[in-house]
Amino acid sequence: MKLDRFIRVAIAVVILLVFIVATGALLFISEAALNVWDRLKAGPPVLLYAYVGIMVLLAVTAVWLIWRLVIRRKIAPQKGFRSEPLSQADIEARLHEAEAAGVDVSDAQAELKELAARKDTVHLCFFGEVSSGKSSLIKALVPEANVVVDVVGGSTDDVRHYRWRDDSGAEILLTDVPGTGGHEDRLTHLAVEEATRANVVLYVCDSDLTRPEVASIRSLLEFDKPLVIVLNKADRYSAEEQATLMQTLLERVDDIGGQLNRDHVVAVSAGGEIDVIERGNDGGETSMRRTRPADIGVLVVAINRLLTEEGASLDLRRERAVFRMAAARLAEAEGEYRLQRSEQVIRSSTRKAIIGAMAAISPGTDILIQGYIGTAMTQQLCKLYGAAPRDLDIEEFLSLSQSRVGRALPLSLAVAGNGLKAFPGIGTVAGGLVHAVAYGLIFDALGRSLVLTLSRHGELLPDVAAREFEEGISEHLEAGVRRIAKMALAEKAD
Ligand SMILES: Nc1nc2c(ncn2[C@@H]2O[C@H](COP(=O)(O)OP(=O)(O)OP(=O)(O)O)[C@@H](O)[C@H]2O)c(=O)[nH]1
Ligand SMILES: [Mg+2]
Repeated sequence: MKLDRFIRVAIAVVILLVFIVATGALLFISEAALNVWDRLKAGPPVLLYAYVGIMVLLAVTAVWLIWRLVIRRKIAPQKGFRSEPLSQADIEARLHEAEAAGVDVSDAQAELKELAARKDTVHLCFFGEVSSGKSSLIKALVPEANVVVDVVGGSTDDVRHYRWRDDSGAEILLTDVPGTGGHEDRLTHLAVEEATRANVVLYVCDSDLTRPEVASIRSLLEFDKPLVIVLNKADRYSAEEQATLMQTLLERVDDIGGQLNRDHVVAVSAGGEIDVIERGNDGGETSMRRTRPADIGVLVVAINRLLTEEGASLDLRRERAVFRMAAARLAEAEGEYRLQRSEQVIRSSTRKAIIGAMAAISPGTDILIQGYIGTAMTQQLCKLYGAAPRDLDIEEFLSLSQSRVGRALPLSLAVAGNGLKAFPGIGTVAGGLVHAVAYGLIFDALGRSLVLTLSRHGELLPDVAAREFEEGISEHLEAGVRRIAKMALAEKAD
């Protein structure tokens, strides 16, 4: 109790003292400032202007220094993940920028070219799981075309276009794509890309939707694709079963947030082929392949209605979907470019570290990663990943990592020594060389763990990156030892 009272009194005294000192300081500063001001006013105006100019310069410098050192520069969010749609100008500007930086933008550019080539034609893509009857539906719509249909799933292994005319007489292209969910991921990928390039997707299924089918429809809706859900093989169901299934399909789409009109879900029969056994007059049986009659009238009506309803918006919606796809392609290419470039940066920093270590007079000096090479490598890698850390963050990261180097040093020396022994003919491994390899290994591990953190978080988080360095170091040391020992031997030979 007594102690508590004592502390309260002590705090009160401290507050009083602070108050007295602050008041004194304020009075002193005000007096000095007013004094200076009066003198300046009395003096020649040039002096006043020069004085004010210097004060402003000092203030600006202080603010700039604080900004550089303390304020974290926020990275621009990755444009590909914005929710608002990309415009042609946006995507072209990004392509331009990436190309100038050395990224291979050919895939993304090819998508834009293809979009331009399709500008005046409406594309309807028949899309769905393998063997749902996509090719059969196209065959029913364009009987004269040579469409391949097979009982065996995966019969369509490429993208094909067929000409068809709608009610208004306009030429429409029907696209047949491989079925999704087959053995080859490549074919699913091909189909998804082609669906993105189409104006309308006719989603073909032959029963209630499976989980992968629901996922497919969800992603088509995310790409804002106008959809018609086609329940094919309706001949296998009674009228009541068909009605129940169509209701279920509507509800499934509703559940994933899609807004589909009732008339955008149709039940049809593409026909397909059946094997029939016929008994002849002589009592013998012969097997024959017959074409089942098609019943696709409601599909034709639904397509025509959708084309009339959507009209002008079809092109705009396709454009947006393709821009998104092109942006995704660009992001992939950028990722690859970053990996390649970061490899170069790490290599060149590691080489410099090795050269530095070999030139050191006493090979026993501690491994210092906080020097010029460490800072330059961190800066370059951050720049590559679009991160703009404060200088303080870089320093903090390097100093946190440096404190972990002490523990990792015996291990990296051992790994370096072992690694060098694997090279025949170098005789007794000199201490200096081992030390240089260990030094290189640590730089290599530092660079790799930094790349990992940057690609995950998009910015330099000093403690996270340093932890990553500590946790991954032994793995990185083992993985890099041959490469870095070779590098050191090459430097030694030069
Ligand atoms: N009962 C019935 N079978 C059908 C119907 N339409 C197609 N089929 C059969 O379903 C099988 C697959 O037909 P395809 O048209 O090749 O199916 P697909 O979706 O193009 O298949 P993939 O290209 O392999 O993805 C064939 O055996 C067809 O005869 C239909 O309306 N009713
Ligand atoms: Mg097919």
